[in-house]
Amino acid sequence: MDSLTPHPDGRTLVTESTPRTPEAPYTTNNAGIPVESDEHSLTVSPDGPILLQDHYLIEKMAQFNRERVPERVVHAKGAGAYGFFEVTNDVSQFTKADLFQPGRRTEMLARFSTVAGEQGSPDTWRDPRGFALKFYTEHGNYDMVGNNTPIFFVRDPQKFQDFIRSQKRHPATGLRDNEMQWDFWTLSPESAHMVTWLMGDRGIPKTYRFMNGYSSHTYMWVNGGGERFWVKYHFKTDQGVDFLTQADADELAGTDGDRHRRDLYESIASGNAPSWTLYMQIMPFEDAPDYRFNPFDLTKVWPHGDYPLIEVGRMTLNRNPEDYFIHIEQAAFEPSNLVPGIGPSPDKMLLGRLFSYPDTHRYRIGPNYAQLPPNRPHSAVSSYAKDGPMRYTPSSTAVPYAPNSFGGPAADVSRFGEIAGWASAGEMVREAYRPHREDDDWGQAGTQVREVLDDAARDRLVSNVSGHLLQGVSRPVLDRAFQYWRNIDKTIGDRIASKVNGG
Ligand code: HDE
Repeated sequence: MDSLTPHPDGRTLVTESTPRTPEAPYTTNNAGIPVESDEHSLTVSPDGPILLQDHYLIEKMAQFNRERVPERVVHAKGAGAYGFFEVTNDVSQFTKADLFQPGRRTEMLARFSTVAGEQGSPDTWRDPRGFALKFYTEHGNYDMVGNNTPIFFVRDPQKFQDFIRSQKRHPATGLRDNEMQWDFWTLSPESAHMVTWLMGDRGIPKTYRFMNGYSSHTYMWVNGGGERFWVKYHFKTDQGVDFLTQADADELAGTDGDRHRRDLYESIASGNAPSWTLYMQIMPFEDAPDYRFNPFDLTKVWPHGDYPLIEVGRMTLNRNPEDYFIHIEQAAFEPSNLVPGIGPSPDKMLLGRLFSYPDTHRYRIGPNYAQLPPNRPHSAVSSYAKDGPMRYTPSSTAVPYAPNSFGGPAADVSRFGEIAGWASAGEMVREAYRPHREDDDWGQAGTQVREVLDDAARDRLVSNVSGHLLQGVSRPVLDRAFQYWRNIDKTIGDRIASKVNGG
């Protein structure tokens, strides 16, 4: 249709400028009612006042004002894709979990993210990266919600909220504040191992495809005979680990803030599906009490010489979401989604997370979030949940209570077996973990600096830390930071102090 219809008095009268093609759908409102115009409000004469009865105009404006759901309080900026996990090695002696059985292929969703930045922040800020996985197994959704680091900054959930606030914006200035970060870190020595990771090359992955993912926590696996094992997950990128230097990252933050989201989307769209190979560290249940490190302390790794990596399978991401908001912004990952054969561990951080994630989903996307497309299980749901806002799948039972005599669902412990738990006893206290014989806050960080990094990586670490300290960190925090790094490694600490003091 011609978009410019001449007016009788010679003026050009723009009518509908959307070019109509025969097969295009016609515009409707949200109730499916065809609308008269995509462009013009309903008025009295072309120059007259808008009429309140212009329901379509009001619907468009009201819908627009309600398009935002609260962003994630952490991990707000991210990217995600669908794919599948396929088992490549028989680990059924360690777990009866359906998705890890020989020959299994399980559909999945992954979301990668930064931590401290808001939704519009650059992908290339120095930050840990979220590595959140949802497996649509035969026995419900299994969520492994990890990071690209095998450890974390703190070991008690009591300090998590405070830690995050030190990484975000100063309440007075509204600006991110390096002094807050180093103030918290230097007063929390348990952070040393993770800060060493963060300020090194792993702190800015080249893109999401070039980073590993880790459970970080220790979890429990239970096999078909009820035997329990402690385990840690290592998803090693098949693309190879690669990173951005601080300078490259800073430049990209200005020129292409969505670089990591773009890279994931475009690589999948072009058929270049990224993949990761899953390896596990598996500790016999009875090893835990006497292990040299506390195996449940999230600031510690298990040296691979103690518990070598065992291959399990491969995850491949090969399908982009057709709608980012529906499938990625509304994706709800929760460490409490633990399927039969997998359980938690005494890791206090993990136990805190089991509450926090469902809580944040109920707040962010409503109590029926599990019915949204990315969160809906692929297996049957026969729970007694009912009603609540936005509920749209019927309850799976004739009567909404158990026990009942009308064929409603009944729990069947014989099918899924015992609780994946452990014995515990003692007085109620508020205390740190009892230390294992090699537990301390500096040792594993120092091992990383001296034995894992090479000279070039150590040089970059010194440069990254010095550069960060030179942006607004003053005494006494600065002197504590020098001592923090000397506790990790004297030479590195001296180099950082010398560089910052202008030596
Ligand atoms: Fe999170 N974390 N977290 N976290 N976390 C959230 O849940 C929390 C921790 C991680 O792509 C929140 O859905 C607590 C460790 C990822 O949607 C929130 C503690 C690890 C994501 C939350 C931790 C993670 C989150 C905010 C300390 C790696 C993004 C939005 C006890 C092992 C998931 C949300 C996605 C998101 C709580 C620490 C990973 C607030 C209480 C350790 C990958 O519930």
